[in-house]
Amino acid sequence: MARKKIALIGAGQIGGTLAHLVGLKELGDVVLFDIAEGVPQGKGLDIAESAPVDGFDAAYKGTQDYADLAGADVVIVTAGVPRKPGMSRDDLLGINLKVMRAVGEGIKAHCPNAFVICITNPLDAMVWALQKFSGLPANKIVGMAGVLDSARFRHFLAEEFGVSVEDVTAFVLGGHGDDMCPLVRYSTVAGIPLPDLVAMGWTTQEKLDAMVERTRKGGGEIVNLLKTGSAYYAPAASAIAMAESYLKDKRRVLPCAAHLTGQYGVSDMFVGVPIVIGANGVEKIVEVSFTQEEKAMFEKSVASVKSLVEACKGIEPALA
Ligand code: A3D
Repeated sequence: MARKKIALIGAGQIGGTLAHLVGLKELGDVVLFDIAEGVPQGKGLDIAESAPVDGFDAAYKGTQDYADLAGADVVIVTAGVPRKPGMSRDDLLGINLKVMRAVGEGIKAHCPNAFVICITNPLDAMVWALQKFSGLPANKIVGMAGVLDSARFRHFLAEEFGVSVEDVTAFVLGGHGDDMCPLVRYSTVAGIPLPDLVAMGWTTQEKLDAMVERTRKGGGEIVNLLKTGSAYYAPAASAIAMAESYLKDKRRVLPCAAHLTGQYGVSDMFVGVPIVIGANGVEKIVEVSFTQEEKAMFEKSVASVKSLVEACKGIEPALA
């Protein structure tokens, strides 16, 4: 069986990490595309030279030509600019929207059958715009955010409880902004919901509230530490989990920004919800029930996404 082809648009911090992970996990051959001449070529060659040591077979090609994306099975988009300290994700909108137009047109012309995962911020608005620019069917394009936000919450919870991260599940829905929705009722340690663990005395409500808040601000915490950019290891690992579910038809249930057409009362927007990712892309959108409080939290987050989508329409009349 021929190897799969994974195209990475953007060969910066996340793109480079993705390229390395694709090799280490033997998911397929890699094409790295970036406007910065030499960067995708250099990173591709460097990783290819690590392959004999780690023992994986994958071809790497760096390019400035969209035609090299032809036939890609999966495309992961990180092209654009990341945050610097003091910036919100929303500050990136104007610059990254222009990038999404170029990327969308490239995908439309050269790999319209790919499964596309967008990571560029502000995530929910950029994946929405990328779908419009690329014309991809809604089941073939998703945004990566919920897997990362849930992983951050899982890490904090595992540290607090002194248990393996493997036994902690977490559920973070809504838009990828400071009002994202970590849902404690649907987050568990070995199946035991977090509110039960508070009742059992494993932790306190105050500590749980602090972990929820730290999750919401998790991206900013890394930006403030790094000072020159934003997180890349965990974002790359999260997108790879999504790509792997598609390529191997694993049908994993993952929180992702998916195109909603009435689910959760939302129409024609991408918002983080649990979905099943299999060989057909988005195979199912899972609708969970909310308490009044959870519903209000989710609606607030959706309202933030909506204002960013409206801002995109204002900048790019073609999107209106
Ligand atoms: P960075 O290391 O700057 O890489 C971005 C790359 O995009 C650079 O190499 C640029 O040369 C390249 N680029 C810029 N414009 C174009 C273009 N038109 N076509 C092709 N390539 C282009 O950033 P990064 O890898 O750290 O982050 C990439 C994006 O991911 C940023 O927008 C971040 O804000 C975002 N991000 C999202 C999350 C989520 O959870 C959603 C997490 C972390 C970062």
